[in-house]
Order: sequence, then C-alpha cells, then structure tokens
Amino acid sequence: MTRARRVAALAAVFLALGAAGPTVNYHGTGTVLALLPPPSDLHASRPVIVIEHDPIAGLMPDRMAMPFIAASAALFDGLHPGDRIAFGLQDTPGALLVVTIERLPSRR
Ligand SMILES: [Cu+2]
Repeated sequence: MTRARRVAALAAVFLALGAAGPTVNYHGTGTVLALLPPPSDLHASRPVIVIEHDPIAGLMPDRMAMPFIAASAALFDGLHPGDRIAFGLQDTPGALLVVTIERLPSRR
C-alpha cells in the first residue's frame, strides 16, 4: 500500500469511528429539572439542561441538582421536566458537555 493509500485508509477508520457517536467520558442518570434552549438566563448562546443527577462514577460522588451545557438543543426533543434520563458527558476544555440523552422508564 502506498503512503497516500495508507493515510486514506486511516482517515476512513477515523470517520467510521466518528460516525459511531460522540466521545462519552462519564455516564450519569438523573431527573430532568429544566430544559433551556438558548438564549436563557444560564447561557446566552448554548442549550442548558438542569439535571438532578445521581452519583456519577469518577466525577461527582454526590447526588445534586446542577446545570450542564448540552452539545445540541436537538437532544431535548421529546424530553420534559420530570423525565428520568441516562446521559453521557464529554469532558471538553470549556465545559462538561452533555452529548447523549436517553429517556428511562419512570420510577413511579
Ligand atoms: Cu454534579
């Protein structure tokens, strides 16, 4: 294989990995308290989700209510305050970003 072909093959692998989904560094569960598309009081230009989260392994040992910036407001589609969710966090230089959200069956 020529060098150019090898580079192209590697690029294809990286693209395929990217298509598999965003990087998730931490997995959490919790209850949605608020969904705030931008602009909101918490952020002028990025979507914010407030979650009462359970302990997050390797990150936060306590249950607490706190806001997270979401990678996209599209993650809020079909979600409502009170929903139980599982979510994925990506550790980025600027923020702990919520990059995945999945609705869980209600506890009630
Ligand atoms: Cu927290």
